[in-house]
Amino acid sequence: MDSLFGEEAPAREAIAEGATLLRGFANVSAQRLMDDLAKIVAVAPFRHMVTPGGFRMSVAMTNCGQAGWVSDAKGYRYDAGDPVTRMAWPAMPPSFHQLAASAAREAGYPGFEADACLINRYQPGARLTLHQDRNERDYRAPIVSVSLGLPAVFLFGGASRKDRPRRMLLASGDVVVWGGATRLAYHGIASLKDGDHPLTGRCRINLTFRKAL
Ligand code: MD3
Ligand code: FE
Repeated sequence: MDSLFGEEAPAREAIAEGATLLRGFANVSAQRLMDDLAKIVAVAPFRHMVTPGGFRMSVAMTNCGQAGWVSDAKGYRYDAGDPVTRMAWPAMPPSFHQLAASAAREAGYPGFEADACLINRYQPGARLTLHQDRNERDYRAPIVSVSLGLPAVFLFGGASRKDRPRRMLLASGDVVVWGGATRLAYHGIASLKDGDHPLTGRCRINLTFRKAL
């Protein structure tokens, strides 16, 4: 027996008030997620969005679900349509939706129904500077994040941008559920180190599931 809780117990790690790390939780579904991602990207390709300040983001992004996160000269927001194709974002595949719901339930958020999934692609050197996720309507719902492919150093700050961030390594299959007191914490991703991963090749993919509407 691995532990008092037996072989079935998931590795559930409290990392802060309201935030739970589920190490390897997505490993069993990772190949299915990648296959479904390929279909999304065929319709809504990865693109480098521009910040309201005029900077091209090093992370390439796309979305699926009822709404997608977009950034341009006018600001950050959720939009029902893809500004590149002028079509609705692709529907969220059941594999995505179900993984998000089961991770949220595991972390103490039963009934989580994501309506938006932001998909981030990091190639070597790409990074995400410290920010808060504040474009969603209801901060009571958690955000579920899924890491696939190359590992990344996650920067986990506090309620103020000045709080010195903790550094945590996120590996392929790791899922983190961010709710409660951490929902508005500053966070980011350090510059991605080069490497090659059997699932994704030379990149890291991150899925963030949100209740945006
Ligand atoms: C903590 N993505 O898309 S996921 C983002 O790895 C984003 O691509 C990062 O930050 C990535 O907005 C980090 C982990 C994450 C996501 C949302 C959070 C951590 C969070 C919201 C609140 C607090
Ligand atoms: Fe974020």
